[in-house]
Amino acid sequence: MLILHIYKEDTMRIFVSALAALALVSLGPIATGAATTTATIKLNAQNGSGENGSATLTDGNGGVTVVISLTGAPASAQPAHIHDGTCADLKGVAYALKDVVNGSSTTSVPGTTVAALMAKPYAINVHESAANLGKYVACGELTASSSM
Ligand SMILES: [Cu+2]
Repeated sequence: MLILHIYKEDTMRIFVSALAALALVSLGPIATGAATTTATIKLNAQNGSGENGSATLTDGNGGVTVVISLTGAPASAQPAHIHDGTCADLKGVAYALKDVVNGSSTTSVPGTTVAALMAKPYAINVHESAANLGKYVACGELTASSSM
């Protein structure tokens, strides 16, 4: 009778331990799967603008949110884009971003990922104004080497 009792207790202890182990295993993938991918790159002033800052890209909701933050920027609107190419060799506009106003711009870019944007030669470029698109005031490349 006593031997049987101990046996039952041990079996229960093993069963509870097994349940605890299963719970830990199932928590693992849920915790890592919820992690977002993000990248922050430096935006460097161009043509004496004094506008320096960063662009942060974050995966989510079927696209990428791009947040530009510049110091020394005017209150007036400054057009911004993700261009093909590099800052030294800027090509066409790949994705239009919201104008930078008071140094800030937040845009949801649908249908892409941070990994895809960082894999190709792309550059984020800010222009002085809609009337003076030809003057670039800040630029940063979407590459690992430009990451902050
Ligand atoms: Cu542009």
